[in-house]
Amino acid sequence: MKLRGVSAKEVLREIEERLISDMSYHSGRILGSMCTIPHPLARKIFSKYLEKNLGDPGLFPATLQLEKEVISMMGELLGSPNASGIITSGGTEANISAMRIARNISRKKGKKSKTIIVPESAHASFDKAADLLDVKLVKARLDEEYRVDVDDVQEKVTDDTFALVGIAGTTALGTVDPIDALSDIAEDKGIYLHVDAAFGGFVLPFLDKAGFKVPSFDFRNEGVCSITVDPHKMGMAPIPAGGLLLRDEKLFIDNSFEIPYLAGGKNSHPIILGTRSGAAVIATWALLNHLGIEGYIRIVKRCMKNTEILEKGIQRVDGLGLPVKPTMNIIGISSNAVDICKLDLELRRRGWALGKFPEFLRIVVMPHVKRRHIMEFLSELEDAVQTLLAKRTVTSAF
Ligand code: 0PR
Repeated sequence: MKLRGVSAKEVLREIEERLISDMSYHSGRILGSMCTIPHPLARKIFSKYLEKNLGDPGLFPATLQLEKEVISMMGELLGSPNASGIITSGGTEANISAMRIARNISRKKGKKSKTIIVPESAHASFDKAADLLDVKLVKARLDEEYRVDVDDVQEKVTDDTFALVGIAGTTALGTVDPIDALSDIAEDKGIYLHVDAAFGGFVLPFLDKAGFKVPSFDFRNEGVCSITVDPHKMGMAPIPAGGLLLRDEKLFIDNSFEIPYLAGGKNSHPIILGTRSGAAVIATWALLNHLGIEGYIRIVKRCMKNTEILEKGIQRVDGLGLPVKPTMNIIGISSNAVDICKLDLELRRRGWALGKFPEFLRIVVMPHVKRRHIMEFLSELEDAVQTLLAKRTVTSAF
């Protein structure tokens, strides 16, 4: 660190220069991210209220009230306007916090259960939760549609199981697990059911309202105890804005840590973070009110239209296919002709950043991915496959 600071102008100049190699969403080349450019209104509001700290909510009761309204609006979208909840740092914190609550409930009942059953497609945050909580994660098989195999879940449930997890919009392919069937199992066995709709929570309700066929995944399934839903993904909010909704407020109250000495007065923290961003909450409130249901429907429909164009384009490239038909704006690319790892490298060499899974590549058709980017990508994709096929022919000729 320098003894004497440099001028703000100089720092700004250096930062611009230093950040030049970062990728930008504006380029349209970030195809594998669940984040996007925050809505302009959210940016403005976020920077205006940076100092608001909901770790000490007594100092910011009005911001806390906006958070309550955000939770209520998201609860309404997810089938329970009376749900309680909190804005977290992201889906990871929401999932870990839900698993902690589930474990505590089971402990309170005097049980020593130590197992969570998740689908094989579960996000890494559940591995983190199991590690932090010192519990076991059992992974249930997927069916051919990449949804969790309910029979396998049923078989894996034992006395040691304290939580089940279903996913509404998987990280890899955006598929939706049969939450209704998981809910039946959870109710039948008295086990906590958490739904990870970190991505799908801001897509599925709007697809449903727009007339798409959407499986039931939210609180309308009686066994669902909590849902993760992240404004900083398809909600267009600035990072950090994840969300955890709980059907029963008591679960929150019983699992909070009391902080008695706060400047704003005694309060309780139900999640990992202490100091947390009030600006992200205010920005989310602004977006929900500004965009309204119609605004989000428009955004989601546009993403779905672009997904469809991409889907058709991929299918037209010889040697490429889709692992499964997209449920939402996430699409996989598989191949029987070229090595998927090599295809990923070739696309990266050309400046495209996709997600890479063992059997396929992943594109998340976020709002920053425009039609012109898709057309450009499709033509490069075809070219990349040709390049790899040509290399293979040359290699085998020797
Ligand atoms: N649940 C699901 C279903 C997710 O897909 C993710 C993140 C999480 C929970 C955790 O959310 P946070 O990252 O907010 O804690 N899914 C993305 C992924 O792993 C995160 C991401 C975002 C990755 C942007 C890359 C990227 O550029 O793919």
